[in-house]
Amino acid sequence: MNRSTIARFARTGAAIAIAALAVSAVAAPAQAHETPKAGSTCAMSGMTLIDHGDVYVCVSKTAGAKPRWGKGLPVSKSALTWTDGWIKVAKSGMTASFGMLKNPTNKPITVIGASSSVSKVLQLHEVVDKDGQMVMQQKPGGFTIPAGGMLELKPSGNHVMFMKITKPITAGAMVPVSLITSDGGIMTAKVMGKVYSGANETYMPGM
Ligand SMILES: [Cu+2]
Repeated sequence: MNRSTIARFARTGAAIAIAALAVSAVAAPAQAHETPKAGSTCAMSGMTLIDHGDVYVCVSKTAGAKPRWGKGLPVSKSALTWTDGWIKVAKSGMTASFGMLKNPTNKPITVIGASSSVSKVLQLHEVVDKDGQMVMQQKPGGFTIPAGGMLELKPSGNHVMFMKITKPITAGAMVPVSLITSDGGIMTAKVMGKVYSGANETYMPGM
């Protein structure tokens, strides 16, 4: 191998390594153009990205607070599972996904963010009673699944909110969603498009 062949080989090798990492890490969170600084403001709570093997989640710590980037968490594979996952069919705008999260470990797991290739921003929502009206809002601190326990995501309860889908979700479509945990764990599941007439709670942004 002459020098230029080696250089070309090295470049190709590096490209393959990066591609492999991107696939194994997660398809969903966007690749960063620059590393976000922990504590710096971000556009919208629920944004996520992966940069240099670290995952970042943009979140509002308190109701109405400016969303800020959390610190970079080294990406690992989460032991969490998501079974019977489904997503409400939608042509555009917002929609939500549901199912059963199970934690097979002996420590609690907290989900702090989510991402998907079909929506730039996903949020972790709860539904609360506000003066007699059921409204949804971001769940402070995210979803905690107890050690060896489960958490059901269901209409009128906790759910993963797709804030603005980039393409229609049709019945039977398998939509990839990744959940990000407080220790950098990532779990990717596919949720199935399903026609559903409920889960029409009003959204209260900034709550
Ligand atoms: Cu919601």
